[in-house]
Amino acid sequence: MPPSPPIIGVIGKTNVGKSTFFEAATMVPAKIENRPFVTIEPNIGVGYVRKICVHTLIGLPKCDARNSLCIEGYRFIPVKLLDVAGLVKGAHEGRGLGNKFMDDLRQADVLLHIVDMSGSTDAEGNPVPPGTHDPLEDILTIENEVNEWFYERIRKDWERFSRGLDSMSLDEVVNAIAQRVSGFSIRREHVALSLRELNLESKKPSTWSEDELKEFVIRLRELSKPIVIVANKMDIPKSEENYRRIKETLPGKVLIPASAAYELALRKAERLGLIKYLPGDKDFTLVNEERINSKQRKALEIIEGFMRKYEGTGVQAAINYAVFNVLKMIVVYPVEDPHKYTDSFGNILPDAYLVREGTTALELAYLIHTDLGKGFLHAILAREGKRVGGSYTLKDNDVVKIVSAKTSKR
Ligand SMILES: Nc1nc2c(ncn2[C@@H]2O[C@H](COP(=O)(O)OP(=O)(O)OP(=O)(O)O)[C@@H](O)[C@H]2O)c(=O)[nH]1
Ligand SMILES: [Mg+2]
Repeated sequence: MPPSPPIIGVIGKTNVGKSTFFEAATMVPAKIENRPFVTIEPNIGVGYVRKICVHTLIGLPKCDARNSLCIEGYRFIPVKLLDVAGLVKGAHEGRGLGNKFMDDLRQADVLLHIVDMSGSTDAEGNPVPPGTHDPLEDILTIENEVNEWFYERIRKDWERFSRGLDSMSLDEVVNAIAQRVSGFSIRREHVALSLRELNLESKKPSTWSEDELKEFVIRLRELSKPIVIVANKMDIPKSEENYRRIKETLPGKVLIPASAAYELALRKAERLGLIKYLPGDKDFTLVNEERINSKQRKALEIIEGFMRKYEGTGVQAAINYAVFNVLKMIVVYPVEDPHKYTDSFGNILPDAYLVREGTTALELAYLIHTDLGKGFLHAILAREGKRVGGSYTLKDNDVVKIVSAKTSKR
């Protein structure tokens, strides 16, 4: 089975622009209003990472993208986005809508934390004048709420479960814990690394202190659901000052400046045929100028100024950052004919697969089709015209033909 797309959870305090970000990224209509707790049920949609298509790197005039889109030389590869209800401080004690709905994010691979950088929503998500609320508080409290949610879920029945681990070898302990938390998209290596980093490898699990268990769970959360901060509403003047101050206060954190509202406006204008804009572009051009009224023109001018300053609206940048920099995924292109770069129907570079860095040629064969994996003989790197074995670690933009004793029926 081809790799399933990475899942990106959109989280944050209530009324900060999560659904606006979601709709801008997916064009799936979402309820958006300036009041707390508008979203109750999760919104699910498809967004895309954007990357230069390998056909342009090879020098081909075009490709026939099938599992993804290729527009003007850019590949847009699907990712899944989940927009959930908003959190408030104390959600794990039942405040606001509580944190039970976070279970909708169990499968998420990475979380985009949308922050109202303008400080125009108070701790409860009510509108207040910009600069009134400190977004730094939200960054810290929401992360804490996410950790508490994770902790509650994993701690459940821990005493009994941990006693069963005491007689096991380290390997068995890692497997047992990984199995127990598999519904949270936590991988074996996340469990192994957390145990090692916290010096818990040789300590009987039933004797861990409450603090040790909590540290372990938080580390697991950081590894299995890393958080990327999106500094939203950067279009409001007060935001820049907050952004600079918070960047200095949290030197290790990456903050991605964004205006979800501007991205949404651009996508809508593009749909109406008023502008030409490709998500992730640093600018746009007007088309049908006679159809653009003076109010729209003024709004577009303001957006243009913002994009010049921040090199885009930040929405595509946030998705790309989450997938390429945090999840460290690469893009590879399986083909049947390594000379023509085509599948068996003559489609040029039809599929672009997002896979984790470190994926081998043999693993790719299994991802394309189990039979291809079972009968794996070797792989051919089409661009280099080179034959490699099953243990070859794939590189970004590799175009790969799998040679197998069994053929896939594609
Ligand atoms: N100025 C500005 N306003 C924004 C931006 N993004 C969202 N908003 C506004 O913020 C308000 C809340 O947006 P939503 O997307 O509904 O926020 P949410 O986080 O999904 O809210 P809940 O679902 O209620 O928790 C709306 O009035 C949006 O128009 C932005 O980038 N800039
Ligand atoms: Mg919402």
